[in-house]
Amino acid sequence: MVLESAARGAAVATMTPLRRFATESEQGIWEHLRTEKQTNGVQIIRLHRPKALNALNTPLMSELVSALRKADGDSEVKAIVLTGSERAFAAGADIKEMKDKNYAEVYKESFLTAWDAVSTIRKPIVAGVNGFALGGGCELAMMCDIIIAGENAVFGQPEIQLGTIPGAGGTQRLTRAIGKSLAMEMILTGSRLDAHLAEKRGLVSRVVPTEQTVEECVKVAEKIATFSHPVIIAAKECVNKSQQVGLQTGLEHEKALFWGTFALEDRAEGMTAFSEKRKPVFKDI
Ligand code: CO8
Repeated sequence: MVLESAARGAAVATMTPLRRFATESEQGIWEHLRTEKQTNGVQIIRLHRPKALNALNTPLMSELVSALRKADGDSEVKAIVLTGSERAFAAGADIKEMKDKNYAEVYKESFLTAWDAVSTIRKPIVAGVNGFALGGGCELAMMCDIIIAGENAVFGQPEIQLGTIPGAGGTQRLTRAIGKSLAMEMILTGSRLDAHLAEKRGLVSRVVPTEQTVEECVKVAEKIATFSHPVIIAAKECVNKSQQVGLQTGLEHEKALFWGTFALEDRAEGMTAFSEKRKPVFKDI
């Protein structure tokens, strides 16, 4: 079952030229990713395991964490776009990899805990979700900071159908994003959310024609990249705090980082440029 929004709008699909994704695997780095570092401060990372609908097995996740950390440590990158294919963002954790594991194994090896690294990336990650974002795929999208959905996107936590429950934040982040009742319905029945209802319920920022999802994400990331790098990081950190701590602690954290921006040359430049009616020139310091 797909839960659909009654307020579905008719969007016109406009074909845009496909970007060329550099294959770092050509240099022997990635097997399950395609990446492109743009000159505008945007790093694009595309999950690339097409035969398995980008099912998130350990090698793919290990590459993804490495690619994200690499981008996070690259001073020329200010924002990251994470996407999949038009058919699937990711159809979940790799069921075939998991099916024969027992409790002792998953507990001892702290199975899939490496995924948590995605939410420790300090630079903003814009997720471009087309097609299936199921189970761990939905959870991966929710670890990102902004989600833009193609019209064909479907979100779901179908773990109940496999005799398990979400394990990478689904019960927590989905509930915060769309509210308890709908999250509970999805998690207890395995029903999916279409893109328009996902937008209506606040899981995604907006829905765009499927062919334009990556372009739209790049536009957002490009815009972010024009601002001061330390300020971008502080803003992301504060918004994420709102999901982790109580209001008073979050407000105190925000105030401390807000005051902290007054130690930055970029804060002085931003306000001076406004007063002088010119564009600010940020130096990331
Ligand atoms: N794992 C492994 N392989 C997969 C997965 C998956 N999650 N999803 C799809 N595939 C494979 C299929 O097995 C198939 O391979 P093959 O051709 O070798 O048989 C190929 O991808 C294409 O899939 P389908 O033929 O099934 O394509 P359809 O278009 O018919 O169906 C679906 C697409 C509906 C997406 C279907 O593939 C499906 O239901 N997939 C499974 C979705 C699912 O249940 N996801 C949740 C997985 S559990 C999970 O994510 C738990 C996360 C816990 C994280 C904890 C972190 C700490």
